[in-house]
Amino acid sequence: MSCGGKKEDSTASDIDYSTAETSVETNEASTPATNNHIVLKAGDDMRYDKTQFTVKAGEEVTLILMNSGQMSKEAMGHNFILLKPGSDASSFANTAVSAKATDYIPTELKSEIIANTKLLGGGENEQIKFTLTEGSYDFLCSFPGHFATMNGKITAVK
Ligand SMILES: [Cu+2]
Repeated sequence: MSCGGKKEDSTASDIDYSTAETSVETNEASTPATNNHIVLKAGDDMRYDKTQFTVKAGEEVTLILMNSGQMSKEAMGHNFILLKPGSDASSFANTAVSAKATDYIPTELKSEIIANTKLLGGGENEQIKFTLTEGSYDFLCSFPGHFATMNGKITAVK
């Protein structure tokens, strides 16, 4: 019986129990990182600073849109409009062009909107909240001419 000549005294006392409870949800290795606190900037370059987000489904999302530009709402206004799945963002934008009276949010398409900010001029910002079920959602700025460079996607995962 000469096996295991050395016995090390480092068993149970070395386990760090403080990390044990977080290991429950690590069994799905490919789950993308989610963040339900979104800060989105839009400037005079007619772009959002980010266009892809992954959020946790079923939990409230807080989104702040900041117009970080200098120009007025009339010249370079930006908004954030989140559409229901199945809505066509491009055709929404086309219809919005003629909705100047309602800050480019067409009344007849309101049923396609999950959440939106108002139209913001340079230096303005607005926070909105919404909760999504699992799926993929398009968003856009509906100011005339902006859709081509100002659109993106939010993916909600479990
Ligand atoms: Cu815009």
